[in-house]
Amino acid sequence: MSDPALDTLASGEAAEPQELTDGFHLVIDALKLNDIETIYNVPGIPITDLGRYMQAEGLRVLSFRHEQHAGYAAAIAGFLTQKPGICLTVSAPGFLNGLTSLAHATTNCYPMILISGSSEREIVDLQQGDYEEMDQLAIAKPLCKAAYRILHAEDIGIGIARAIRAAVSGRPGGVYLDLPAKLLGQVMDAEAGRKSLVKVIDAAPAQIPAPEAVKRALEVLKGAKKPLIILGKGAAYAQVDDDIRALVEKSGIPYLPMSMAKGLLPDDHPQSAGPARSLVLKESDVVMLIGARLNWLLSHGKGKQWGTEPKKFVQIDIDPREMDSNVEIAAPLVGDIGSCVSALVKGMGDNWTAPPAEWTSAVKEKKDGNIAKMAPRLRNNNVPMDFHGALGALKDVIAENQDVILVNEGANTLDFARSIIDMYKPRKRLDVGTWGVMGIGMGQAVAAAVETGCPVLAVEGDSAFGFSGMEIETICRYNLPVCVVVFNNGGIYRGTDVNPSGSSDVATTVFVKDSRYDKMMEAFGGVGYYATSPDELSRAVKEALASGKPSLVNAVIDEKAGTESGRIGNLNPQSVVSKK
Ligand code: ADP
Ligand code: TPW
Ligand code: MG
Repeated sequence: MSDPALDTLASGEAAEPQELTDGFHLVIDALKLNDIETIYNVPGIPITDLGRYMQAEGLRVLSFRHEQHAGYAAAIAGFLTQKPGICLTVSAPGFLNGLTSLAHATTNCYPMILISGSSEREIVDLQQGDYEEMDQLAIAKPLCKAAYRILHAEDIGIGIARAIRAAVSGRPGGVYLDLPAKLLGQVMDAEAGRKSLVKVIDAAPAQIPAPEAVKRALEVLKGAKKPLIILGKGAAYAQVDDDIRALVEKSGIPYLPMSMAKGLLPDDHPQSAGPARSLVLKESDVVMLIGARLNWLLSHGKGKQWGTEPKKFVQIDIDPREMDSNVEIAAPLVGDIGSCVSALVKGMGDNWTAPPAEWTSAVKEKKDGNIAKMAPRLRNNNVPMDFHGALGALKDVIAENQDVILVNEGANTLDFARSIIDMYKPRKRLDVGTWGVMGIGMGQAVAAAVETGCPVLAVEGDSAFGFSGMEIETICRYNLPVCVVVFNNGGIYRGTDVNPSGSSDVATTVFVKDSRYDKMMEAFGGVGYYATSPDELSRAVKEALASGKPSLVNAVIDEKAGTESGRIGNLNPQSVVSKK
């Protein structure tokens, strides 16, 4: 057999230099081919050069101080864009630091890919003690939707295509992609490499609901005397805002937004039942869930919160297994929210009857009463501030700056902000999600600013802020328009607990008194503010948002103002031995 290259040499002609590529560049080309633009990472062996080459090839690579926050950034980027957010980490410890956010993405149905470098397979599998040795693939598997490892450069195209499709199709979630160090250095012919890449076509295909399922859902809705729609963050994720608005308005049904679905329709919409939440959960007879699960956040669809009125549920979800997860679903509507909602609107026709006025006016009466009751509390100018005074000020700031993205975590700081601050546009409220996890703050703030270009206001409990506080350096480094407000009540829930033993250690929930978080921001070149009254807080936040500069407002909150676990204290187990 003749070798053409040797033949050429033998004939005396100069050989065409073969164009080569390698694993590093194939990974980059595969991501770019699939419209991935931003990578959230922490560098180190074996992916330092991958980050450098990515930057050189035009990807935006944002480095964090800890992988968990790069991961939370990637996860929320997925929620905001419907493209998988990419988090890139080193092996074992970096991978493990990123894993919390991968599990969080999976739990919250956000599309994300955690790409981690890993050590030599041969050494890891024989457990011979490689640098950062760990069987990462096995560890990731139970915490994500899918986990893949690529061993050969020619499989990079397929591997990345599989990861993208797994992350965004059906119910979105986290995907782990394991890239052994050796893979990145593998060399192959550049043309063969180009041909091996895969552009994912229709990554999240529409899933059309069955016509009989649509009919069944409409029948159940028609029979309702006291119907309610609950919008969840799946509805926000779906980006079919006009269809959802059309359904709500055409049906005339009161709706309740879950936390991250706030703003899908503006919170001041006449059909919003947010301020009458207790009443509508108790009294409704038919409840239609759109992209919301009947998990703990909705008391599993049963019990005291849901009252004694028998309920029928209609549920729209892309995952068929979500149906009957907690209670019987009378009309399951399986499909993507866009297709399901538009099929319902079409099926309602032109003669849809609005719910009985008795119901809608009862909801309105309750709502107006609750709003009126709350109003004076939100206008108090107490020093030190309580949660209502401080959040009343921020409520007005958001009303005047409706494009601002609100990031929110803490206990009291979260629960009060969720109900007090109205949102006016879709996907403007980002928070702790399904787990109620502390630590999402600065990662989400970075990604929200980067992915949308909008200003970000992060309203943070002082404990919550501490989980990701070092990332304010990241915010300053990339000069992002993020204003962080730390609700400084000197502790977790409150700052007043006392160590029951009488020792000089403070109580478990208490921090250093009068901490100056504003000075942390100044340390990195951002702007620090110190606010002791709602008026000062309002002025500081308005100035910070107008300036677009990284800034942090230390908002001094009365250390006695909060309650244990915010509004979910009932979930704490009780001891039979009384507290001292
Ligand atoms: P919330 O916490 O706001 O109540 P959940 O996270 O519990 O919301 O529920 C979101 C639901 O939305 C999940 O069950 C998920 O399967 C579903 N979902 C996400 N995207 C879509 C989509 N495009 N179409 C249909 N369902 C979706
Ligand atoms: C990863 C448990 C829930 S809320 C909270 C903790 C530690 C902090 C509350 O204090 P904060 O808010 O932020 O000062 P405030 O306004 O009430 O004073 N670890 C993780 N997630 C959770 N949820 C916890 C611990 C927790
Ligand atoms: Mg606190």
